[in-house]
Amino acid sequence: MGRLIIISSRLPFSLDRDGEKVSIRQSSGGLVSAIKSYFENSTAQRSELTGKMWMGVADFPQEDWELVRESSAEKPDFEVLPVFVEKDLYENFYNGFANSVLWPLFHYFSTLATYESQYFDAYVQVNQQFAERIVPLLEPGDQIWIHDYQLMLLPHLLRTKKPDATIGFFLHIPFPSYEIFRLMPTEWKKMILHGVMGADLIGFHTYDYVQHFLQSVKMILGVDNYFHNLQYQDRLVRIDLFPIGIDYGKFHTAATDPDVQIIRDKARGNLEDKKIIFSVDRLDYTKGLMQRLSGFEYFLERYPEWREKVVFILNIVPSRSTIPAYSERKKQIEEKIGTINGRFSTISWQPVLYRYTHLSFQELVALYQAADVALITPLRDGMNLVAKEYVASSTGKGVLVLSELAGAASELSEAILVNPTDVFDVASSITRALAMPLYEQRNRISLMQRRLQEYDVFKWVNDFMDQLSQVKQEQQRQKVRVLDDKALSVINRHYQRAGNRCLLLDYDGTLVPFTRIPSEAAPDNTVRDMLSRLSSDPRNHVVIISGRDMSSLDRWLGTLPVSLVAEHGASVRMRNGAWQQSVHVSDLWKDEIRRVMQLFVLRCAGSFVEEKSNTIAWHYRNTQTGLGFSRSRELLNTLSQLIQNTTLQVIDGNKVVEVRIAGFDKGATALKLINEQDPDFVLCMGDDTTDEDMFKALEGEAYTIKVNSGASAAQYTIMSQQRVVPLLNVLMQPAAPSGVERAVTEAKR
Ligand code: GDG
Repeated sequence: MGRLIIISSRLPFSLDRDGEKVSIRQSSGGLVSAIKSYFENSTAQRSELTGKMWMGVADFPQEDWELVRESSAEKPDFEVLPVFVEKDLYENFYNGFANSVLWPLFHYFSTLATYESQYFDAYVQVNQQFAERIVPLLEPGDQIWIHDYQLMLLPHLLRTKKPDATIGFFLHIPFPSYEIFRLMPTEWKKMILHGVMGADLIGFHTYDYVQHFLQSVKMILGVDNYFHNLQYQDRLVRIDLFPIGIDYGKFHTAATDPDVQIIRDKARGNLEDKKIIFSVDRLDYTKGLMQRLSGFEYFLERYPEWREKVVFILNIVPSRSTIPAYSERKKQIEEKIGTINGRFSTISWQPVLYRYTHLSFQELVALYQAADVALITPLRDGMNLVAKEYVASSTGKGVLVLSELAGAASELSEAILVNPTDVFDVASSITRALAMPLYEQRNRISLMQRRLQEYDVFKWVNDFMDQLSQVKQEQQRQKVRVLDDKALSVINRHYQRAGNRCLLLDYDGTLVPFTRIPSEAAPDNTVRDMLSRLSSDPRNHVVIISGRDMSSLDRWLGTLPVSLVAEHGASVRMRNGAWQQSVHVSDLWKDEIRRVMQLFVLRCAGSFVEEKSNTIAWHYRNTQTGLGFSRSRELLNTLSQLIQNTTLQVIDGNKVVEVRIAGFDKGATALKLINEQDPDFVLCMGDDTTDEDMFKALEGEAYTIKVNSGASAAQYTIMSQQRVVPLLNVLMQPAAPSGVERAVTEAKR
């Protein structure tokens, strides 16, 4: 195992310069707090790590960095790799593409996104600069963990230079639904998804974000998932959820810190018997500050009995003030605060205590503890660590009112969840919180605390790193070997020795090439000849296992002494026997599916519907390339929704989208045949998604060969369909003697 290399757009610290003296100042923020805690806690770190490095853009001049390096000032105990980006370029990258395109769009503020091409160009360039800087320094065994929306192109850029690198990516903000993501210019969104898919493991905070991402990958890149796994460009990529945790211990124990207690008691003392509502956020439109204030205003209006009995401490932290969408908000918020205070204040009471500043850690925790209610109501938030920190800091009392649109809501279900745009909901939730009995507060807080303690930031990092290693191991297992002469002669020798063989052969794409019209795919003489020789050997049981309907198979191969499996196992004809249909179910389901597929035939010239007894398929192999593909994504999507809660199954095949009754797959059928026959040699060949079922089911029982490149569960691969018949012919030839056999023969002479 090697080093852990964290890459984020920013470094976790800034430099303050005073004349010739430069000192390090830690930055705050979700990601920084999380990883820094991990780096500082040596017991939580994985023992196999040989080093730690953090790479990010430096927001200080290079000469300041040189000064720090030479000085005796306290430095971080991890290697730091600053990237120095030219000012204008950084501006277009950070304030431009990252924060004026991706940030608003991913938080569902699509109208605030400004699609300027110079922003995207800068985004590409800065991602490239990161790649150029780190690639020469990479060593085998390094684990690279890239963070967040500013660096979505980087995984792919690294992958092209270092195909075997271990790369994780984590998105800290929401991944929006496909309908939002698709609003981005076509080339950009493709590059972004393609960029992220360069990673081995891609993490999100919630199940919804995972689903949204998978959906976009399916619709835009045309790659379907199998649970949380995807095969992308011959590589396994895993997409999973890892809800970020906090350094629970640090917040929880801060309660006993005398400095914290002094600040807390002072805050409480100043406000006498008033209840304290508290919130702290960066100044950002996603945080819902205006709506929160409206909710609070409505609360004072609707519940006058609470006037003079509550104070709302609203702390706003300066952020991204050079972007117009941010600076305008500040003015609006301050006006709103003025209106509320003007409207409700009395000589001795002011409802909103507003501060526009960054708090020290002690102040922050003291306010968390002093607050009777934390009012955290973002309009969208990837997770929201403030909510978690508030809960962790509590000594038993306190109520969390949390937006249902924050990622944290899926874990903190004992909070009072609100719709942040609904002022009635916000106002009534505040009264509910203020009136909540102490035992109920304790109950709710302790349930949430237990959860936060169990999955803290250390667990989060280790969980991600464990999964990353697992994906790498899985990729290793998956690597399909090209069937070379040596492997072929091993199979050949086994074949020749065996007395009871089973050969399972897929039809389309394996025995015969694809044709424009499925009904034209009759076997030619070479195929027939080979099959006839293969099946005439009494030791051989040849099975043609296909998704085709029985009549086609019967017409083309019915006279040969082979077994035929139609529609993935729905109908079977054992050699020299009669067709047996496994099920007789009503065909009514086909009407619905047919209607949808026919609509797609109209929308996509050249496509057509093929009906079989138990399946119905929409083929798009004869359509205009891009169009057919993109329609197939839409059809897949529509059908997947349509068949929910039915016993049907949609399959994304090779230029075909097929719906069939679940329960018939080539894997189960092949296994059944093998169990009945109990052969001492099994060979299985196929090219399609449906053949993967066979490869998986027969693992360890058969020689499995995939036709054409692409990741597969098969043991071997051959690069073209044209090699299938020659290969089967070679198999039938007497085996070339092995080295030992040759030696024995020589000795006998
Ligand atoms: C992104 C996602 C996701 C805030 N004000 C002060 C202060 N903070 C600290 C908090 C907390 C962090 O900053 C803010 O974390 P959030 O989660 O609320 O938001 P983002 O920084 O925007 O983070 C977010 C996060 O990534 C992690 O994945 O949760 O959804 O947007 O730790 O304590 N700290 C101090 N003074 C302040 O005034 N000391």
